[in-house]
This record gives sequence, structure tokens and C-alpha cells, in this order.
Amino acid sequence: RSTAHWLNKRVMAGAVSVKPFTVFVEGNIGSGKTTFLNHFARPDVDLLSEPVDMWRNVEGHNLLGLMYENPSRWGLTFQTYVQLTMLDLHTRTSTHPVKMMERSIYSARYCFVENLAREELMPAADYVVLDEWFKWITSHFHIGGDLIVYLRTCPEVVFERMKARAREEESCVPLEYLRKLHKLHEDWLLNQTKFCCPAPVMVLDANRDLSEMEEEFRKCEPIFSAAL
Ligand code: DCP
Repeated sequence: RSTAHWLNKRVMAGAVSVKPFTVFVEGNIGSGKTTFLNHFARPDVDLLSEPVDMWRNVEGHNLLGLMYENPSRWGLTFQTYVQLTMLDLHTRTSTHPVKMMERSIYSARYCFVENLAREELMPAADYVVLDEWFKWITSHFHIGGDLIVYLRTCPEVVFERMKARAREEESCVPLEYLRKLHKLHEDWLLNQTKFCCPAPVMVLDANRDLSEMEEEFRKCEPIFSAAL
């Protein structure tokens, strides 16, 4: 159905402002977020990929690489830039009925920044400054989503995928790091022990071979169709 049809439907329903149905696609490194987004490449869906290329080249500086080389020195620099680029994606307006984002400002804060702090790889003062920014941003901008799709994996599976895709900056990432990130995703999205979740969570089993994931991805179709 056309965008005009959707706009009409929202206006008729008395929507005060036209806001797309917003989905955050979350999951460990190598869980298949990019593959998921590619599956939903269609005219009604606004796909916003994570700007990894920008993180690898900020005026010639590879912040992602620096962070992996020396997290204590570069963790704050890198995560500050991640937070800025995610805010940019969150606040982009869209004329599409569905807006789908790879990750969110929330996983940056609740998984990656949290891990750096817990592992004492980030000085307490850096953590506090990032957290103050995060709290200010999330209280001054409306960036909550409508649905989180959690691509749930075993750390061992994504470790093999990460090695196979061989992104240069990740060459030294150990399995243990993926285990910690996995636990933080589980605590945030399923157990909800420390941080609250900004949207309902739909869990997909993303352990299968990425080429076989289509069937799993199709479970989201009815939800997206309802939003159109
Ligand atoms: N990263 C990070 N801190 C963040 C977000 C990402 O350190 N706040 C790092 C982890 C990875 C790289 O950036 O080294 C990209 O990670 P993602 O899991 O976001 O993206 P992938 O490309 O691994 O996703 P997938 O393979 O699921 O498509």
C-alpha cells in the first residue's frame, strides 16, 4: 500500500503527529542484524544501518580500531561518537510507515558502555560523563521505539561468524568478550534486571545459518503489516 494511504489512515485515526512504527534491531556482534535489515528492504520501510563506516573514518581517524587497541584511552571518544551518530539516526524524520534501525542509543549505553565500565576499561569519570549525556538525550528527545527485534544467539556461534567475516578491527576480540556482551543483552532485553526496555521485545532464534534465517525473519511480517 502507498505511503499516501498510510498517512491518510493515521490522520483519520486522529494521530497528532505522523510517526513511523519504529523498530530497533538488536543482538550481539555478528548476530545477523545487517542480514535482517536487508531482508526488509522494500519501499514502505526506511532502513537505517549502523554507521560503522563513519566510526572507522572520522576525518581519517579510525575510532573503532582505536577503541579495540586501547579501550581505556579511546572508549569514551568512541562511545561519544557512537552516541552522536545514533542520536542522528533516532531524530531523523521519515515519510515511510516503518522505520527500522540497526541498534539504538540504548544498546550502546546498556551493553557496550556498561561493559567497558564493569570491566574497568573505562575510568569512572568517563562513564559518568557518557551517562549524563545519555540521560539528557533520552529525556529531551522522543526516541523511544515501538518494537525491539532481538536476534538471540549463542556467543560461540557469533564468535565463528565474526572470525569468518574477518573485520580487521575485530581480529583480537576474544570469545569471552562476546559472552559478556551476550549476558548484557540478555539482562537488558529479557531479564530486565537493571535497565528498563524502551519497547516490547520480539525474540528470534538467530543461531541458524544466516542463509536459512529467512523463515525466522518472516515471523515479524504480521507485526509490520499491521503497522502499514
Ligand atoms: N560497537 C561498539 N560499541 C557500540 C556499538 C558497536 O563497540 N556501541 C562495535 C562492535 C563491533 C562493531 O562496533 O565491533 C559493529 O558491531 P555491531 O554488532 O553493532 O554490528 P555487526 O556488523 O557486528 O552486526 P551484524 O553482524 O549483526 O550485522
